[in-house]
Amino acid sequence: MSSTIREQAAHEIASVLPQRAHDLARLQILSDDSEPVVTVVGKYNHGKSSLLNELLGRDAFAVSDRRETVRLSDSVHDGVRWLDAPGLDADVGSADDREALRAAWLKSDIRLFVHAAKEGELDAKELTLLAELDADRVRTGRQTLVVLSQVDQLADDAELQNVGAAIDRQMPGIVLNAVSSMRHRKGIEGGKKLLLEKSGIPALQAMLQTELARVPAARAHERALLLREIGAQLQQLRAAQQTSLGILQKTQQQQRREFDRDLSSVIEKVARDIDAMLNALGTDHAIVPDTAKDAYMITAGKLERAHIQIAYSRACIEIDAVLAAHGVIAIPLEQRTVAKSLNSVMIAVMGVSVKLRKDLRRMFCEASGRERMQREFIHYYELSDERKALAAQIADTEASIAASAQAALALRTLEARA
Ligand SMILES: Nc1nc2c(ncn2[C@@H]2O[C@H](COP(=O)(O)OP(=O)(O)OP(=O)(O)O)[C@@H](O)[C@H]2O)c(=O)[nH]1
Ligand SMILES: [Mg+2]
Repeated sequence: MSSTIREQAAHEIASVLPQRAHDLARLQILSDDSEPVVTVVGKYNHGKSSLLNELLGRDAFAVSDRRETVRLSDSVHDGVRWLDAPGLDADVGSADDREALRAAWLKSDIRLFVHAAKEGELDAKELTLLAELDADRVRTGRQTLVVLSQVDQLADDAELQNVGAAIDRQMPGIVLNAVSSMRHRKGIEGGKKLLLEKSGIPALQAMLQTELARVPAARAHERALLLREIGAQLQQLRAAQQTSLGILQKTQQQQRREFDRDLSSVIEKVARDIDAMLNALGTDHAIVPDTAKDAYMITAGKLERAHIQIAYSRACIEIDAVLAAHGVIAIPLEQRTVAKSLNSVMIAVMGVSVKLRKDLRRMFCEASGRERMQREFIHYYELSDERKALAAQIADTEASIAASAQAALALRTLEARA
């Protein structure tokens, strides 16, 4: 399988599980059958680059007594990629530190944790890092070898014992590989076998060989683990998304049912009231037009029109209360006019005034009138802010579910061996 397809798949999963971006990057490395990677980690000037040079048997990395290695550099030797990382410094969180840590975590199969013997105990930052590396070993099977470096700088073996004991008190049972790069170099250059043995480098090399032989199995374990973990997390996510979708849809349906119910009951109630009011009226005076002489007199026609208008207003107020209780107040933005008082759903559906019996009958007492009101109020209900927000939330959740399903397919692509 091409690495572009794998990258695309990893990208799709990372967009759904951003917290897994690092593991996905690691998976890419684990799937590309590259040579095993050995990385040094530790504080600056503790002899990391020197140690790598001795292990490789050549000066592949720059060494100096000031802060030397500032970015990652690597060298492939005998089928192993050796990675020199900048020292972890006191200024926590610097760019160098982050890069060193990233290398230690991401690229390496084996970490050489380097601590200079003359420093004595491990400091807090080293202890934290070692604990994290150990937790990672338990989880992924990646090994860390702890190297006590520059031991020639200690006065004698007794002092070496003291330093070892002090570190053992900090991390009981820790296996320390005591080395001196300087002795090793002198032993090589002077052909002094004893010095070479005493440098601890050959013993460390042997230990590294054992660990390197385990890398393929460790990688297979780690790969399976990461795929399993990511798969489980994706499944969990999808289940959670389905649950929230279900809840949202149920809320949507329930709100609508309650609105329909409240609306039809208020419409039925005001229709009954208006019907009773109309039946109680006698002769219809409203259709008799007022004449000029009636201008300042209370005529039967005026009284009737006032009566009808009041009944109509009361019905509107009762319906409006139900609408407001369900968040249906203003008409959608695009329908609004500058006359604010006209921007209510009530006015959009019912109009401003009704003065004639026949209009009231048509609106409230005929089934088609009541159905029209119901239909139009429901239309505005679905366009109300709350309902639109809920619909948008449902659409978002559905889109997330689609993305998770896509990520699950992408994971299958990654599971298929190259
Ligand atoms: N005496 C002694 N000096 C050493 C030994 N190893 C390294 N040094 C010296 O310690 C200094 C730092 O060594 P480096 O290998 O550059 O240390 P580093 O950890 O890579 O340092 P940074 O790259 O700055 O993080 C140099 O001056 C080395 O010559 C050793 O075994 N014995
Ligand atoms: Mg260095």
